[in-house]
Amino acid sequence: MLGTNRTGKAAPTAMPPPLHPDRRRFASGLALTAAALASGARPSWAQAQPGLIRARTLEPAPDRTALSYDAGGVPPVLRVRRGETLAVRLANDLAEPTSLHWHGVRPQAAGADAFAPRPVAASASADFAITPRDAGTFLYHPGLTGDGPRQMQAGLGGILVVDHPIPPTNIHEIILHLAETAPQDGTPPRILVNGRPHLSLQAKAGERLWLRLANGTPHRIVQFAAPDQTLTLVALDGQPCEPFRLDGGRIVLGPGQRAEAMWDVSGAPGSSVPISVAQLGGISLAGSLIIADAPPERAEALPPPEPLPPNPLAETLDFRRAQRLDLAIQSNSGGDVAFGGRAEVAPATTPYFKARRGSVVMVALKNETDRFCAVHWHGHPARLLDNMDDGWKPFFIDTVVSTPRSTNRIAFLAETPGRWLVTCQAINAEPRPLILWFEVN
Ligand SMILES: [Cu+2]
Repeated sequence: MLGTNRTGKAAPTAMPPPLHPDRRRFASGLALTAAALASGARPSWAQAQPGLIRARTLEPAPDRTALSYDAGGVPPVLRVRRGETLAVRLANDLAEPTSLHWHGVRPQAAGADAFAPRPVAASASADFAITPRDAGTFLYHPGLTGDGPRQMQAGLGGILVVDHPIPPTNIHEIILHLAETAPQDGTPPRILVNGRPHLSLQAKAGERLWLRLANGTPHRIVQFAAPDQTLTLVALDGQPCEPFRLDGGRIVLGPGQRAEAMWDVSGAPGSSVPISVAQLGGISLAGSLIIADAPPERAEALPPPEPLPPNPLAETLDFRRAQRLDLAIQSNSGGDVAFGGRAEVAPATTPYFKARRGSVVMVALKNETDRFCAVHWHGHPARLLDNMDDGWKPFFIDTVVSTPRSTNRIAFLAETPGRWLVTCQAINAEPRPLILWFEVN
């Protein structure tokens, strides 16, 4: 994420009070058809009826994207509790193959699907299952190889919410999947929020909203802003962080990044608060939050949000015996980007590096080009290191938005055996990430 300037090593310590999971309500207008998975008693995967998502081509219409996981164009929110198994049947109604990738999810083990997504032929369907280790906000979308990025650019994707085993209640959630149209007919592209080219939210004055925001584009940097509002970041890329207030109510996300913020609504009952969603160097969308013409939710402002309960992740990293390596993004004479010395889109046949399980890996990511690039790490949430010392930002990330001619250093614990993809996508370029991989064993 860009736009943060806090540093620190503090681990979240305070836990929110236990709450009862029976009175949660959701932002109206969000389709939850596939969330049947996550309601009531949760049977094991063997007994569960998989939820259904259906990849479709939508009828051309001015307010619709081209591809969607739902006939109405509003992608279903999938939902499961941490440690439980989500089962999904993907029905492919497209005229071409597609695949399914759980973006940002730290699985129990590296699956073959994560490395080479299983193709689902046109008119076929296939069952998928995942057991996430972390509570947080994630994405599901086609895989990152082949036609996947182009299908994502056309709007195919949705949000996966993984709840803490004891989810909070009585808090109004706003779940926003940001994508864009990719018209083939010469009409200009538009930003889509939950499949729609407009954004209108409703809340009461004094209410605290739980905003879950995901950048579902494969190749854009997107800024969400509610300038007059108090937003406190509580999670980034699917991992809770030390809460901090966001300047100008602003969240900037690279491709595939997710953020969670507590939004303390302020404003006069009956008024409208401006919201905007804008692409870096691209299109924007003006939206609003309508404040109900009703008495405020509470007389006094709430105290600042507490940290969310942490996921099972190492809070500290021992750098003394870390494996250190460089990873360069370069341009060749033709203007193409090379990543780790390779300019081909197909994944390499050999790993870029191997790491022993349990070791700490430090990567100096050197962007030697004039372009913004997003580098995404699979399966291993990382710390973004400070440039002056080995301190780190008070959050985990799985994506580095690398600015032109800069070096970012990250560190992570090589914890989960398997082969893991690292992708590099030039911002505002054709969505075709360059792909390396590393092996943990
Ligand atoms: Cu991914």
